Amino acid sequence: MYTQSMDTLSAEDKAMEAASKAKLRSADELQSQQRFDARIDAGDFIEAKDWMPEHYRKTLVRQISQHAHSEFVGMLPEGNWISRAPTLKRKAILLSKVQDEAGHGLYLYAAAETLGTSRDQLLDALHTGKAKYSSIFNYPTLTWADMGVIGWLVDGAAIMNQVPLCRCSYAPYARAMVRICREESFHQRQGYEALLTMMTQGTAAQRAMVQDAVNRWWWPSLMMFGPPDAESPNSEQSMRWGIKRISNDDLRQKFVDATVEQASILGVSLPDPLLTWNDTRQHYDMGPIDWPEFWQVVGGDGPCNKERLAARVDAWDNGAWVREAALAHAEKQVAKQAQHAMAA
Ligand code: FAQ
Repeated sequence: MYTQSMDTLSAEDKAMEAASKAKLRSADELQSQQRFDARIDAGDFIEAKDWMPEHYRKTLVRQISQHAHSEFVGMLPEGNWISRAPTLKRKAILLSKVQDEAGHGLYLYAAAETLGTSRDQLLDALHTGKAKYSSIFNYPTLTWADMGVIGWLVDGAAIMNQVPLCRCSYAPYARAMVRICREESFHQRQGYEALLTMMTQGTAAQRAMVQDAVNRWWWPSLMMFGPPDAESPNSEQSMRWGIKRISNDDLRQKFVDATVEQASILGVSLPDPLLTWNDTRQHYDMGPIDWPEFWQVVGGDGPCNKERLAARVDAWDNGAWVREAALAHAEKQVAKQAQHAMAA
């Protein structure tokens, strides 16, 4: 009876109690939010265990998982050429590069997992077509020169975009990016070196093959940086949070400015008749990008989207026995350790 009388709050009292708890919670949250904002403003890094707003967490999971998926899907266009590399040296380089991409994907999935989303959930989103990955990997690799051009332009664009991410406000992502960027710079150089060899020591047919590959990869490489700033819904908030440090358009411009000189040393032309130095801006002006094509590819309707996704789903299905065997082995180890502990 006593207990009952203590529990019996009127509906009005209960509502007042709930409201006061919610107030306390929101006051707590307000303080946490203010502390978080101050740390972001001071340029501090946020760790996985720190309080963070839900939108910040979601934005990071979105970006890091898209990035991880890009590394995984990004193995496919080059993987096609491992068995067709022209020399043992080129084959060994390409094999290591593709293995590096797998490693990058793993660091990034691990970074995304620190935010509370499991790897299975992330991969499920990729395999069911709900998650995005970089548009660039939905283009076909038609000749050996594409391997060099992917290194030079695609890895070159990736580095330009990813070096600022080493200073991303979320520390586990920033740490992963430091290691990834070191490897990406080797990737870029091996691509450029392969092209330089073809351009300076190759036949006329090889030089034409390089030019053709440049013509096909130039515009998709520029699209990698994402839509123009004015049409980029995530940029403003991501820049305020220090997730992105430089805008899509500014990174694209930096990439173009750096690449024109490299193209001229290589002896190839870039397929943009409007590409000209602007003395006033101290930057290259460029022609218009085909944004409808970009959105079509991002929307799942690019030249190789279906093939790429099917290859990833197949790889996942065919690897089921490995995951099952690893799990069975781990369970056996746990049982063995328990037996030893009992016996001791
Ligand atoms: N492809 O508001 P924003 C590599 C989406 S790794 C597909 O500007 P945000 C290594 C975007 O997700 C290459 N989708 O978005 C390698 C958003 O959709 P959502 C990958 C794109 O996030 C080399 C919507 O459009 N790198 O290459 C693309 O602020 C060689 C609106 O866009 C990274 O992931 C695109 N190109 O800025 C491997 C770097 N662009 O999610 C193998 C990290 C935009 O709202 C071989 N990511 N979208 O539905 C980033 O820096 C950013 O996420 C951006 C996009 C800059 C990609």
